[in-house]
Amino acid sequence: MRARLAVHVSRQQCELREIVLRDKAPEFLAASPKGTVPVLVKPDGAVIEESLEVMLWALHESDPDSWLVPPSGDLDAMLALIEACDREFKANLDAYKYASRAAPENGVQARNAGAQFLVELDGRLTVQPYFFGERLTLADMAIFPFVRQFANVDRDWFDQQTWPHLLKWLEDLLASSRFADVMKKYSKWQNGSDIVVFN
Ligand SMILES: N[C@@H](CCC(=O)N[C@@H](CS)C(=O)NCC(=O)O)C(=O)O
Repeated sequence: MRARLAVHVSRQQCELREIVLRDKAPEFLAASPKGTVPVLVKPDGAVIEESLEVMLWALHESDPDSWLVPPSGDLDAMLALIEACDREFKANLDAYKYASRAAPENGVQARNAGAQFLVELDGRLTVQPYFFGERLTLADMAIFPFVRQFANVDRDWFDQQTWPHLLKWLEDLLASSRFADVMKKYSKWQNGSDIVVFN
């Protein structure tokens, strides 16, 4: 989702091939044997197989909303926050999410550990509406999908926590037209499918 958000804002047109994870197209695995989405194949054939790298590629191509240039702080500071999300918070999110399906009580420790990062994010938002100032940046959009997933595990619990600024931030992003655009559903791609143009 975050890769799509950045490609969307950058107005890069690309062919979209929807991959079904339980039935991955052989062409997808040939392009990227590690088998995780997203994967972006550039016009020269080079392959990008990490979502953050896709975001950075798209924004380096074109960054009309200045997502790479935050009103406060800089790109390195944004990348540091994103790394904290991608490493520690994401691990806690996965442990919380998957424990909660089989045995909800086992997820509590992971939920509490993940919540520490969310408290930190809420703290940033006490002085500004977005993580790096007055407007959306790469950091907000790279982290947003994971906060959304965390919230969706147990929305009642999430809404009861004392992170009012984070709740507002999440609601605003969920209500945005860009989010609606990238959440559009596509049918599974297979060799011979019609070309679907994204953007
Ligand atoms: N660090 C990678 C993680 C990508 C990832 O794990 N994607 C999941 C889906 S959200 C996936 O493709 N899993 C492979 C599978 O379930 O077979 C990135 O951000 O691009």
